[in-house]
Amino acid sequence: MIDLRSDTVTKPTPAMRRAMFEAEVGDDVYREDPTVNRLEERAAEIAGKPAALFVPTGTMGNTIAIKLLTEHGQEVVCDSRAHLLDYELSMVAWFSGCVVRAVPTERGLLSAEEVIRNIRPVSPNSAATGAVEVEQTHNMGGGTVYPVRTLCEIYDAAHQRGVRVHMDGARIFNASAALGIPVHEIACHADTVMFCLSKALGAPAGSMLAGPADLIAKGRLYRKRLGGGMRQAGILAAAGLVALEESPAKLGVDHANAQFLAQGLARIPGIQVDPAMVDTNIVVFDISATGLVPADVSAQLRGRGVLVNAINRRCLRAVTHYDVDRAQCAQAVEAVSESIAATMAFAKPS
Ligand code: TLP
Repeated sequence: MIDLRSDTVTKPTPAMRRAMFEAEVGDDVYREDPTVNRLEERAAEIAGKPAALFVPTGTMGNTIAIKLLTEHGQEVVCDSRAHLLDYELSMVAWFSGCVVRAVPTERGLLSAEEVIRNIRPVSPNSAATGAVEVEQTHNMGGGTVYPVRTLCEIYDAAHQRGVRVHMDGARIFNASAALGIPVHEIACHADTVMFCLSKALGAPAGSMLAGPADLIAKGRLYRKRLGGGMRQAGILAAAGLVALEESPAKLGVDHANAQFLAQGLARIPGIQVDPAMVDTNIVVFDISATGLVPADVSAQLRGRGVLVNAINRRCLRAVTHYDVDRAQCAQAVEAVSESIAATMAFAKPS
């Protein structure tokens, strides 16, 4: 199978497995796991923040961050296709007691003007804005990358209005590779930043939440509340440390493969995707002009050995990562072309 459903499907590398086998461990709830402690220090350093917390998932990292930045009954401003809104089971409401003020955008990226327009004035009728959330890269926007200047403007605009910013940087290393700047130069435009070890970086599990020491100390208690006190988690942290040191340098290959994939898909009649808009490792392509249903095409492709997810009624999403190479991307383009032709022939009334 050529698995382009997500970069979450990456398997740990031999170096990660070795590090896991050899990891020194202790009980992390007592803060006695030396490998987790090392990972948290290293992640804080990379993000340019005073402290960091190892969490089992990106969802838990985002959930804790929003809880830290908001009070019950406030609003969170974010783009209307944010992962936080569409894929995290309303944790913003469930855990933090907030509602999302969703801003529709072209490619998932907010502007400072939009943020300003959506931060609500305190009045007898409106709930105060507790936080602004930005997603870097933006998943459903097609792996799009915020220019640093925009992040800086959003951060300043929010802070001038007494509102803090959380960055869902699940794929911040992809943004860093695409922009050619270190992660801390992106993360400095947010109060808290979450990034995943388990996506393009390839670790088997885990994400980091970085920010000010007092917030991270409080976040540690929320992590425990949510059931994220993982005890001898050094086994996982060891893989995370390898992921942080070895994987970022490989991301350019994934981006080049995504570009290759986008160019191939763009040549298939009925598929709409602009390769110039593919910034990183995610290719969202629109098949609505074929008249076909993405879920049907996804099922067809499975039969041809290619896994690609349908993400809505018009589009499919292909994500490149280190477990797919250029030749497999070429095969995937071929399979999509054949699948669309076959599904159209099948769908045609006789
Ligand atoms: N994204 C997954 C799915 O949930 C859609 C994927 O396959 O892309 N923020 C962003 C931007 C994400 O893309 C994801 C996962 C998360 C947060 C949540 O991370 P996990 O899965 O570790 O909870």
